[in-house]
Amino acid sequence: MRKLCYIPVVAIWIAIFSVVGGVDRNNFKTCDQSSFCRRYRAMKKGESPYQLLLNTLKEGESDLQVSLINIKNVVHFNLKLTALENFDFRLEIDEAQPIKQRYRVDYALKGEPATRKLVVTERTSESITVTNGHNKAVLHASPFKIDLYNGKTLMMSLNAQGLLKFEHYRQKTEKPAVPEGEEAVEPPAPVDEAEADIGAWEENYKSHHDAKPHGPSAVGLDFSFPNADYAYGIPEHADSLALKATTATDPYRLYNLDVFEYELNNGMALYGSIPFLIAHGVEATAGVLWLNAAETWVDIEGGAHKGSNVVSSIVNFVSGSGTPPPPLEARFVSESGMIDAFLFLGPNPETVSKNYAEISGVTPLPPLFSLGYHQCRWNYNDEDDVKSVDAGFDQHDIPYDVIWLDIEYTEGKKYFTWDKIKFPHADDMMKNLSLKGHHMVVIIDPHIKREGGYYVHEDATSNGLYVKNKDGNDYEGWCWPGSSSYLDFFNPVVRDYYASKYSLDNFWGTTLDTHIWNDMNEPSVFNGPEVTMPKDCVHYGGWEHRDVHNLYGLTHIMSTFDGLLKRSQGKLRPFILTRSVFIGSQRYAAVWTGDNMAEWEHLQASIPMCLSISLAGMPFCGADIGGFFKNPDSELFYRWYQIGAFLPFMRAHSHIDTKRREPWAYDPETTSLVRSAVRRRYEYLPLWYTLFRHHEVDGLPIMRPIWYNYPKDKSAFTIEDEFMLGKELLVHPVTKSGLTEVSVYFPGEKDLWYDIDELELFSGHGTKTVQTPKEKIPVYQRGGTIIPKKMRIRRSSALAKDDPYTLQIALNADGLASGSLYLDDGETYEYQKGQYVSLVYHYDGTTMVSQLVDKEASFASKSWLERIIVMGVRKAPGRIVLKSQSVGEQEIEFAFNPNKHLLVIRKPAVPIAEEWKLFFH
Ligand code: NBV
Repeated sequence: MRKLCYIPVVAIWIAIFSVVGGVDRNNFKTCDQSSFCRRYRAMKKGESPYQLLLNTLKEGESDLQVSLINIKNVVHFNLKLTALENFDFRLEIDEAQPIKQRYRVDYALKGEPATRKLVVTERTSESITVTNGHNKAVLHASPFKIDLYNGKTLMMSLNAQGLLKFEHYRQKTEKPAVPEGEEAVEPPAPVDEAEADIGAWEENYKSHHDAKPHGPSAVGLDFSFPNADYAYGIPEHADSLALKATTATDPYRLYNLDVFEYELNNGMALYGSIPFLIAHGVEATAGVLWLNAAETWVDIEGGAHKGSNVVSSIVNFVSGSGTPPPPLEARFVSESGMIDAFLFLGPNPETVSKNYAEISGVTPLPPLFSLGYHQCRWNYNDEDDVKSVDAGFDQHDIPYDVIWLDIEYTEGKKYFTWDKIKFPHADDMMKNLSLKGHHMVVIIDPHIKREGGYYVHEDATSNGLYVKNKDGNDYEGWCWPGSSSYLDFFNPVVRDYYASKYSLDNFWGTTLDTHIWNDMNEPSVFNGPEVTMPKDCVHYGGWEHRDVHNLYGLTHIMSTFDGLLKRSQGKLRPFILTRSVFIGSQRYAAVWTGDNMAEWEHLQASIPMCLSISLAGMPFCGADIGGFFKNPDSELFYRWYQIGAFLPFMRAHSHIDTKRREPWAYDPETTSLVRSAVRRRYEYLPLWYTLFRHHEVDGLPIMRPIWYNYPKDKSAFTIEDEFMLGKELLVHPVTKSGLTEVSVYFPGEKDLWYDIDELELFSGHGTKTVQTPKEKIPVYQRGGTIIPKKMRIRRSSALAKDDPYTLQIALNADGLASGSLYLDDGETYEYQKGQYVSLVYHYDGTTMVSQLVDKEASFASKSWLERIIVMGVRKAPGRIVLKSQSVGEQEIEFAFNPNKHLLVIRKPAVPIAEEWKLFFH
């Protein structure tokens, strides 16, 4: 019976996913095949039919409202401009008298955004000027345009190109019936071009029919950034970090899709969509959050983008023979919903990220184990397999924190069940892993097998928990289990129900050390249009799938998060990995870049892909180490571990058809190289944890492009083969085969960069060649920073809990440095009640201090300070004296290497959570 059910799935799977050979583009629409995108692109610049009716202005405490009219079809809209607390603005445009309510995005934002007072400072017959206390908006009536200033600098203009589009809902004009014998009368002329489009009221794609009962409903708007050179963000695409001009290509597409064997270097849609864009130039940085969950396309033009002939226009302009280079422009168009845009006026990258994080939320401090190394494979076959992989780590002396189980652990792909033949003692297996401080992550996909007797399916059927098709019946699609339906997570009852399935009573075999991987949540439907759910399916509240598609995965992980939280009575921090993301997913989960390939180009792509995701507010990002499809050779394999050790989420994973590739699967030399990379990860775990805590507090990305820390450095704007972690480390991994050296760009005119292997100064500002023998990971510590580390080798992060710390100091040109350390129990929420230690360190050559940031907070750590390494010391001190409450006053041993300018202070032996002072005599 099991076999019989499986055959059609395999057949469909093979039909959709050709075995090797790259993405099948025929499975995915181009802009031209998506009627609203086609219509939007057909619009001509400078012909905006919209005008503001300034005499309708209504002033509120923090907003203004004014009518907007499309003079071509005389449809009225309400425009609302709100002053946000952090001096940014929010623009909302909706139909004034809709025949059907338009979807307003739920769940994505952290809450209702805080506002401030909005004051109208000037009114003329042409415009209204408002201020929010610092920044200004000027609303021009005709042609309609909004200019937004930070102080006096024009940061962005809306509708400057006249590409605002708002297709109002309308009644379908049926062709009048023609009485027999009479000639057909010409149907009435279409209200506007939306109606004239062949795809306005129904669309076909391959064998799929989209009923489109509500007709055309697209919304689009252009944003110009006069001070920006490049645009970044709007993940997820397997493309460059700096977005490319789309003048000669399709726009970037945002539509969560399961793209089999995705291709690099293009703007095709992928698993996630975060419609947040950062426009950056030497003078200013601004951001736009396009709050819309429907299929969206984004065109990029102007600025310094590849593809726009900017160099020649700048040359012409300077020589007086031409027009100024066109400003950077981004044009968003979505299939439905309303216009709701947050306009971040910077003026620098940090203010943009911080204010965006205030709106969409941050990643809460993850459990410490999740920052360690994760070992995954589709699949670890049974309990013995898990046991032997676990033993392999011990044998080869490689630390790891988590072992993962993919879909084959379930009974017939029925989630929340176990294949009892392969995993008869899952509960014991889990407990044994816990004994050595290890954790397990198991997969739970959102599709539900339609099988009588499967309790989730029976509950969902009898209680109406599934998404409905256009006829009101439970929607049925094909996925791993065969015939499947999809829980409607937009319904709070469904989210509660699903959350309860994670309780330890309901999910046999799991313990509090089992965490969750939510895959296939775009949602992936093997036989659906573009491998997803039809747009005319209907969700809770009557919303079409069209309106909410990109939100589906977010609602899935919200429910999982709630379930994991409840299963520990709110005590333990959940870890979830999700494939589909939207604005706000960072509040619940980590993300990975999906099914990449064991190819060098995919290794390279993991940097810009994770950087874009980080800039869009999701810091916890990684890529499958080794590549998911195909078999990496030894070199690709160990180089991938070397980069993986410095990406926020570090997991090795592989396809079911690949050769086994645990860290010891190759030759002893490869094992040893992998071992060093993984140990490097563990050495810097205290830094990772501290960086995640900083992110939780300030909302800034952890993994950053170079330009983010050096916003005025033009030469850094397109760098995507190196990146920074916080402001501390610069990483330039080896991403090509056979390289014996790489060229590293060191930013910052006055900055110094120290090699973390050699523990000595490597370079000042400029580009330098670095030798890259097999074991080399080019990573540099910025002068002026202090990094906390742990140097002992353990089997897991939990077993290193009480280990002593090392502080690694890199001095700047003035001989100064400062840094921080955050620690707590690593797993509970007690830190939110003050159970933590947060320290800052300052070193100035004559003293070094450790100070508690928050004296009220405390955490009883058994760890102590084992060593302080100071790089860049010119002259050996005579004596070093330590003063602290517990140790009193004590002279400390040290060693000085004059050639390396390296001072190593041995065993200060002071409790890590204490304040102390060192005196250099
Ligand atoms: O669950 C199987 C795989 C998983 O290993 C992978 O990481 C996901 O991205 N899953 C996709 C389904 C099918 C892959 C061809």
